[in-house]
Amino acid sequence: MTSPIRTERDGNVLVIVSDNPPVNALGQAVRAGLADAIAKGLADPDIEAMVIRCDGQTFFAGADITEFGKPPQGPSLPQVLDRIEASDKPVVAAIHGTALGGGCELALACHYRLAVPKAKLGLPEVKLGLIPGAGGTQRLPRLVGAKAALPLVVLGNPISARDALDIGLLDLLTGDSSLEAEAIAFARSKAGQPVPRTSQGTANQDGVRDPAIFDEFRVTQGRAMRGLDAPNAAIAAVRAAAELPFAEGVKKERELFVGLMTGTQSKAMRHYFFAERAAQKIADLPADTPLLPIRAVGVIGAGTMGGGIAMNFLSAGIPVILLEMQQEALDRGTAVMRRNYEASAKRGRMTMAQVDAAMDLLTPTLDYADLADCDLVIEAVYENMDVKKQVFARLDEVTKPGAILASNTSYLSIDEIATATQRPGHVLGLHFFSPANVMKLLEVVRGAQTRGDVLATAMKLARTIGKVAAVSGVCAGFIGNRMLSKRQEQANKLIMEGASYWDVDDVLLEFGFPMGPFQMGDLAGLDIGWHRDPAKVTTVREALCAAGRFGQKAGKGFYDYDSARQRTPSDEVRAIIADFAAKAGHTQREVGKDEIRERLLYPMVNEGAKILDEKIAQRASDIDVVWINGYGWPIYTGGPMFWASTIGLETIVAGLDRHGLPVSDYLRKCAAEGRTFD
Ligand code: T1G
Repeated sequence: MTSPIRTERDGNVLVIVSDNPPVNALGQAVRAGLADAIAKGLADPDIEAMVIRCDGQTFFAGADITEFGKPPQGPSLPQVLDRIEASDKPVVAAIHGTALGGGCELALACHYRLAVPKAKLGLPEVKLGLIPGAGGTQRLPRLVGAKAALPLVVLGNPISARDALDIGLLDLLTGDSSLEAEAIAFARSKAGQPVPRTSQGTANQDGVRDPAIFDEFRVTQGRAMRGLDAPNAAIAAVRAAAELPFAEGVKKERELFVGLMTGTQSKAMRHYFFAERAAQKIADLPADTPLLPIRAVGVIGAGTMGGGIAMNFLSAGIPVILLEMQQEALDRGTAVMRRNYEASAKRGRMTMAQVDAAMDLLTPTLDYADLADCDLVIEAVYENMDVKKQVFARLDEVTKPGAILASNTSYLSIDEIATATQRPGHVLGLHFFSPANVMKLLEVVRGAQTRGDVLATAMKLARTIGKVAAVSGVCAGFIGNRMLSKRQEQANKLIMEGASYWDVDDVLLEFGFPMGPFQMGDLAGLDIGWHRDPAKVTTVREALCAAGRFGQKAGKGFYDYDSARQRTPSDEVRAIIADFAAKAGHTQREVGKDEIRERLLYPMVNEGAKILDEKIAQRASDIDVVWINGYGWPIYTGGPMFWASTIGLETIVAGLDRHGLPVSDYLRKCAAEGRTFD
């Protein structure tokens, strides 16, 4: 096996190069090669300075995550980085792509750091349920200060090379195509001078002068950190960098890192890292399946969904033709889109120039003929099969041969919709989640006749527009909504049996969901789809609507809301529910939170098992990807299927049996065999 590390001489400068595709992960061979190369540079009297750079798409993008959980193999990354920093000959990091995690820590151990303007640097370990484990939490604050280090270490979001230069993480931005040459010249210019070692920096003293910054950061970031262990450990590590000598701080970092690495949250989040990437792969399609060009997209319907869907493509620089039936609806829809963009600009997420550029790519129209050149048309019209079939029949007539026709339906059969066309091979579902321009999840629904190239094109397009996609087969509700219906069914039954509706919401909140079903109903509006006849009351929701309890927008729904939209359980609602239950013959009883949690979540796992068994989902981890990105399942439990495997499928089966709930043959079989879903 040739080493992924090679060295090249440029006069008195040794250039150390890593070639370890796809992302130059710092696996054992890379670490060993780096150690050997540094030793070679130190031992060679003709070498007075060194540069470390990478071939391929990026500078080191971190430790090799596939090594985690396996017996460690030396040299360790901290050992290699300490050798780099201990060098008396200057070592320069030449950065392109994304210097992330251990890659950023390696750059910190170098004496100088140069990058191309498009590079990004970051410490995303918290997104894996970890913290940097190779000195990054101790070196970064000493270079840029504890205050500037906190967001990088605790939130894990990368920053641009420009911002990195501004905070002192970089020494120089090079030209786009002169990184290596400039790094060599820079290294040569530092030869013979004392080397600046980051571990000896003093910028971290800002954390001593103003110790309040740590708790202040925890308070301001409370929402982003809810339920997660790693961010709190990250704050503790940065605080240690301010308050302890480097060697002790590194020990503290190592202690925190090992605690997280062996915890359940990191295992779950590492599972999710690979699950998200696995979901992009279609098991029965060759990886080199040809893709169809998508140069122009048509969207039918300028309502909330249609407008949100259109924005995804406009933001990715893809022209959109937006079709409505009435001019007033078209004008309203495009105005909402512009307002949404302007709100993002106000929050600093985009510039007004970008807003105008996106809106300039939009062509509103009332005429189907304008869709003739679209490569893809997505309909987001009323959820009714007859309406959708009419739309697809019309699209089949007006669009060019080979255009892909997609439905945004959230549960209707793609196969039946496809029968309205002469091109079933080019029909599939693209199920966006509301708000479509914000929610990451895209369920790509594969019809029985959907062609491989059409499916592969849709999966690639999902990444282009910044979505996380998972393939679903055709069934009512696909993957997400089919499992959601089981949870909703139990939630409605539980309150009829006497469970407090706020306990149902609180159980899901405490589990880590952003909110529970009754809060969700109040947020969305209980009157959506209401027949508006207060005399006709057959459900709890109709009873609440009849009482004017439409939800947050009315100041009251399941809950009463104050001016800050804080919710309080309502005696009126409790009475309405009790009355309903009495009429339905239910005897009310106390229902504990454990029973509520088991009855809300276990039936979802059972439905997920059926979805797997019926091959609606390609793999269990795809179901996790759907629920984490589409419904807020807490990522630190890995998603419903990983969570079920963690607590044990036999526990799920026993719980379902205990509550008299259905257990699928597949789930029972997996549990009996002591298996997990993986
Ligand atoms: N280790 C192993 N494999 C990795 C990897 C990594 N760090 N990063 C990516 N891959 C694989 C990935 O699974 C996929 O494989 C392929 O590379 C392309 O990835 C000690 C402990 C760099 C921005 O968290 O953010 O350092 O599916 O599809 O869209 O303190 O990959 O092709 O078989 O994502 O161009 C910290 C994780 C690690 C960065 C590129 N670093 N990676 O995105 O490609 S922990 C990270 C990314 C650490 C230290 C700690 C992205 C990317 P396959 P991709 P991309």
